Amino acid sequence: MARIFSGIKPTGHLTLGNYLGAIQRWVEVDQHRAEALFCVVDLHALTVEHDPARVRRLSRQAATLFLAAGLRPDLCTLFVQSHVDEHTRLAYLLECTATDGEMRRMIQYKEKSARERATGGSVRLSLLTYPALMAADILAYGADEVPVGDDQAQHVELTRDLAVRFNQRYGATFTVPRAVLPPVAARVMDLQDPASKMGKSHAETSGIVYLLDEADVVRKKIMRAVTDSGSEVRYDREAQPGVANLLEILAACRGGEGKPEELAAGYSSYGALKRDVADAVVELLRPLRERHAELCADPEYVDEVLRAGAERARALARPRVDTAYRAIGLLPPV
Ligand code: AQP
Repeated sequence: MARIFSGIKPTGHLTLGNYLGAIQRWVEVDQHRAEALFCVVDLHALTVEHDPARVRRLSRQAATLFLAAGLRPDLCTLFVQSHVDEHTRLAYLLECTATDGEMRRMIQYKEKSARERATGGSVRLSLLTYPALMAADILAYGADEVPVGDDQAQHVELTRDLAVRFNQRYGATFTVPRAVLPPVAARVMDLQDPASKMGKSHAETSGIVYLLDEADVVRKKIMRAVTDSGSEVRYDREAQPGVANLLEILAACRGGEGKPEELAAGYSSYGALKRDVADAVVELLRPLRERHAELCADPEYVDEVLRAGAERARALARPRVDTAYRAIGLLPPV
């Protein structure tokens, strides 16, 4: 059976991009066919300026949303990264395996460090070393598959390189994982700026649909989405990125039933397309929002899921991380 690891960092309220690019597939496919671990990767949220109370709140909210979306603790392991020390223990060994140049080449590092500098902030060292921690998240569990949106594919490539290098230098220790991208909506774009990805930590929020937005807010954001200067509905990511984004969202909400280019043929105006996208997104999120409210009323249940998940994750990760410690030359504790 395949082993899967995937996570989301609590840097903002979860978005439609997080759902269509990751969570939907975890729920509908991954937890049923593989030994799957899903994680709120809270340590990654510390790589940029943050408010401690907000990170705590968002971590809990993300875990609750995972459950609300349909992750089942009897089928998968759901936990919080900082509850399992093996992640940081292994990350250090991987920092000792990676090079400075490899880390600096990461597109996300370039983009996020530029953003921090542009707003007068300083760039944390952990933003640079983030991919080593992400590699540790994956390699600690011997995961062979990592479901991600395409913005994370480069980090999974680096994880593969580090696993291969470590195995060659210190002996076979890690499984070499591969990224698995969703068939549609691998990159949901911002509704107001279809050249940028819909990202949960972006300051301008009018183009971002959050999973917990009220139905009328969702509708408003979608009806105001930037389209293109023409009026014809075609699926053309280059020439009509706004319309293409809406068609991809529609296809993904309908479970991949009908490709974006086929759906385009059914519309003669942007308004009709937007209305259908709004209806589809509102219907998709309705049960999730309802279940989220129920779970918020039962915090002990969420606590218990996270406690049991961390215990299972620890038991899975510890032997492999201990092996890596011995293999790289560290003396076993006496
Ligand atoms: N817009 C998106 N379209 C498709 N997939 C997406 N993902 C994120 N945004 C989109 C996927 O969601 C998972 C969680 O990602 P993450 O939280 O670890 O980091 P991220 O990719 O950097 O997500 P965000 O929302 O953009 O956060 P910020 O704004 O903090 O950087 C991943 O599988 C990701 O591919």
